[in-house]
Amino acid sequence: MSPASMLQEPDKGDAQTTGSDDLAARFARDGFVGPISLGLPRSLLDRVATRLDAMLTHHQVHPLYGRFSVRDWHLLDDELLSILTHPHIVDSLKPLLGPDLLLWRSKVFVKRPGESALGWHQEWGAFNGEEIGNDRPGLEPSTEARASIAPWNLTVWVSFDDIDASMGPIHFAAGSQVRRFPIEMQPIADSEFWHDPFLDTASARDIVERARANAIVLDIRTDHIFREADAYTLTIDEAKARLLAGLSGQVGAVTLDFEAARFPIIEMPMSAGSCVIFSERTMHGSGPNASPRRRLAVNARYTRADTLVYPMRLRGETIDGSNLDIRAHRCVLAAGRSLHPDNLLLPPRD
Ligand SMILES: O=C(O)CCC(=O)C(=O)O
Ligand SMILES: [Fe+2]
Repeated sequence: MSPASMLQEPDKGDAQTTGSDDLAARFARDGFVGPISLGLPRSLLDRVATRLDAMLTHHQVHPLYGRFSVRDWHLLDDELLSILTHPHIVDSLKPLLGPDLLLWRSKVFVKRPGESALGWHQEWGAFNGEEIGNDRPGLEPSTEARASIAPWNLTVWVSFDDIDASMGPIHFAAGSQVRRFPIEMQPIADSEFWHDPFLDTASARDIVERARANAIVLDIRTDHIFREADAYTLTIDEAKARLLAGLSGQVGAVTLDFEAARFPIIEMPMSAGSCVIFSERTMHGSGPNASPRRRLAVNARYTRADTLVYPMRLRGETIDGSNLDIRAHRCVLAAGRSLHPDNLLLPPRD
């Protein structure tokens, strides 16, 4: 942490007790607001967390995407959907993003004990997958949204565990949302997003199975690396070397010119069932998990309902910037009206 680091006192109030003018003013200044307590029963959080943990542990094939993926489990898990569209979240988003809202993406972020930091980064563009060298926009904002200085996409990050300062809480550089910092593509093992792929692989078999399931390096396809039938005869060191060699052409983003010490750095420990709302243009990341406990969170990306989600679909292209086949993807109308005729929506739940 930089000398400018400080710990933010969790909000004493929640979205209901915080005036929306105050929320909007803090958001405009800092680029984030939180933590906001959602007041959810622990039993609900634990049920969802248990299902997500099992999905992660068993590298479950995502029924919508045909392979392992940490994305969009809210489309299959109604309890997760109910959390990510909780009235406190939606009511807090409206003054920032407008009355018509689509939840279009979610992503599970687990930090197991010993897992490393996530480097400082911004998601500045249209979710093209530029951080792994792709350029396939996930969003096409309306002309009106583009002309406005207001954001057209925001992220809500919800904790499912009590996250203390030792567990790699999410952190923000307050006020950094006004400037886009350049990125440079480097070998993926040097990028902001790199995590030790061998942290919880105990054998060559683990490595081969996870690589074949595309469950060893987030968003990166590795199913081609161990095609040979004799892959299971490799030693663990041979399997590690083979995986790293197979990734040698893969690039990842490194943030340039960003000096954390020039900003107030806000670390955000929070209790399970709290969230932070932030503009992905605000520089953010998280420290390592130095505790023996799991740190589980899910983020939800919300956009204005006049945004076209996955514009590439209209050209018959279905692989998104994270290398996922999004033919079965749907948006969730979380508030107001659907304003773009080409968006595909999840039918309303009872
Ligand atoms: O969970 C984290 O550590 C970071 C999450 C993040 O980068 C995001 O939600 O965009
Ligand atoms: Fe991020």
